[in-house]
Amino acid sequence: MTPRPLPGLRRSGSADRAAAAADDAMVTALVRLRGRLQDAELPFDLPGVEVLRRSRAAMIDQLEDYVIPRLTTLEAPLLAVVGGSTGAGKSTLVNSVVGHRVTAPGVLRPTTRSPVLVHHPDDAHWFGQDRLLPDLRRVEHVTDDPDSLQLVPTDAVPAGLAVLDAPDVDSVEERNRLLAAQLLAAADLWVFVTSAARYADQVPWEFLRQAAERSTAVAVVLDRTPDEAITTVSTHLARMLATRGLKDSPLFTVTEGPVDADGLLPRGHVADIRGWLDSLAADTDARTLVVRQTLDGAVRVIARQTYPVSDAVADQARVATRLREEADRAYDHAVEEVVEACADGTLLRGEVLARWQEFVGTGELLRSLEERVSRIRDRVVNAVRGKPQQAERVTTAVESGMETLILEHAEAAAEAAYASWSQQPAGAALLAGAPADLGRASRDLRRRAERVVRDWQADVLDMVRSEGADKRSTARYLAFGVNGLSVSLMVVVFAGTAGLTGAEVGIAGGSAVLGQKLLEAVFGDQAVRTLAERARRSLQERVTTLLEAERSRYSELVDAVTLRPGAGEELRVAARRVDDLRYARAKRAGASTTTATTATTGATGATGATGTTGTTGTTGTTGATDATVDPQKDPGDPQ
Ligand SMILES: Nc1nc2c(ncn2[C@@H]2O[C@H](COP(=O)(O)OP(=O)(O)OP(=O)(O)O)[C@@H](O)[C@H]2O)c(=O)[nH]1
Ligand SMILES: [Mg+2]
Repeated sequence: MTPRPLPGLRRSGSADRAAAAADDAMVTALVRLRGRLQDAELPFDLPGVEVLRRSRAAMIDQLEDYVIPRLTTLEAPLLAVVGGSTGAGKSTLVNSVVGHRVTAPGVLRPTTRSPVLVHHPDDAHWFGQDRLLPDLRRVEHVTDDPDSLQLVPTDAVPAGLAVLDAPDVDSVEERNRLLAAQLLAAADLWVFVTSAARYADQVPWEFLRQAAERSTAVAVVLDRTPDEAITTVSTHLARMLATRGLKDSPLFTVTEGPVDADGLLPRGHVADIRGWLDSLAADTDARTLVVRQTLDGAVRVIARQTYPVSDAVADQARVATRLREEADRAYDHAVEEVVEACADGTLLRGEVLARWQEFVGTGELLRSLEERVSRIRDRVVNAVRGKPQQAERVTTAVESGMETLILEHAEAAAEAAYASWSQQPAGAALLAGAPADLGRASRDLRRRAERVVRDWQADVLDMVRSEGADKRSTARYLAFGVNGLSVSLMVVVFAGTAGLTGAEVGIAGGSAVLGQKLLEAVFGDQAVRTLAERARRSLQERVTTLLEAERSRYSELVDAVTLRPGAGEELRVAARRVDDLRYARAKRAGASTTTATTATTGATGATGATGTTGTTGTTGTTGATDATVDPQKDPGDPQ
């Protein structure tokens, strides 16, 4: 069905074209803002984050459910959502206003669990799946499914206006409360129903406070009020509305009356509201202004609420960086310690030293070290007669010594990183969700460390083998064997003596000096230095890689929370763009205030004309009057 053209919305002339272009630009900016909000996750439990998470989710919902689809179809019927206190008579009111039963009232609380949208048959195409509230499945039958939206076409409501019966905002059931809030956030106009018994309750007022803050168009219905209490209660309620920024909202009262077999109130009881809604439906310009008022208010608040979220995103990114740095510090330190211990003689103690001394022998040989260097070398070489099994034992001792060293430092790093993460809520939460106890080194670290040391030893063996390729037949090479020369090279690496000479070697290396002399005798000084350097680097790389894997248990936890760098700033920029467009539009609207005011007269007049029999007389202008956007209205807005 083709939409009926609405006279007041026909665009012509350059001003209208400019307005249409501005709307398009706003839609683009809002789509971008929604994307940035979706990116702006707040994974860490920092103080106050819960409120911001809720605010972010609500903003995304409102952009998707209402603001973006509404702005792209401004000519769609006005959607009045009937929401409010539990059992206040919302469904009864909807049925009575429509004139027949379209939604089920009931004595049990809560009764309405699934929204019912009543519209004129000609307006059906506006309420398709891809428009307002796209998450709610459209159905045409009565249901209790909160994920469904029942559509009821009837010509008992005027074209251009749809009425939605919502669940209770203060329901005992959370699902109802959430759905009610979602539906109100998708309304052009709130028909907020409360009763004599409930009008002072806190929850409905929290909703009304938000409506006032957003300049949402609201009509308040004081329902189910005994005749004798009407004056007192409605006067009090009107005062409350006025002091809470809703003095311009029309207030209707509906006297508690008998309901008929269908659950409908006598026609006269709802005549005022029906009359007001009819006049609104008939006045395209007034309707447009109501839509604009609510829409602009929603956009204003969304933009404003985005800034604290973007600050929070930046805070979260800082927390992520700090956590990463703390884990890095612990593991950098571990790598440093292991690398240092592998080159400062630390490893040349205990078992390794004993097995090495067994291999090279001690005593006289060491004492002779003080003699002239050239003679030392020959003596050493001649003295050492290590057996292959002895070299094997040194290898084994090195293996276990290094494993212990690596494990010790991996444990210390895990403990340190764990301790510093535990001290902050964000870190503690990540640790709690970790698949393993990160306060300890990985369970299979010993096995992996063993492999690393063995691989390194094989590497050293290869180095010696290829360095000695042309010396295999020399007496010295044969005397010590490739294994003997390899363990010597390991010991030289551990002693950190390669590169030192003479007395320095003696001081630094003790018995390790024998290894160096021995290697020099076979390969020559320079080659030994190069070999030792290569072996040292190979060890360092392997240890670093091994501990890197340990560190990644921490860094992966931070990475998993996907905080894109710059997400906070991008969000801010997106909100600012929306604000810029808002101000530009407000300026234009300011220039045409006169026209806008004239346009509201129809609806305002209609409201006034209802006279709301039995009401307080506080019924003022419709919210539509507010549609003239005042750029100064929100001094808190960033400029
Ligand atoms: N006598 C009388 N009964 C009413 C009136 N308004 C509502 N009721 C009854 O009060 C009960 C609750 O009314 P509903 O219309 O279901 O209230 P609701 O606000 O839609 O309730 P929820 O959807 O559960 O939040 C029903 O049994 C209605 O028949 C009234 O003005 N007079
Ligand atoms: Mg109901």
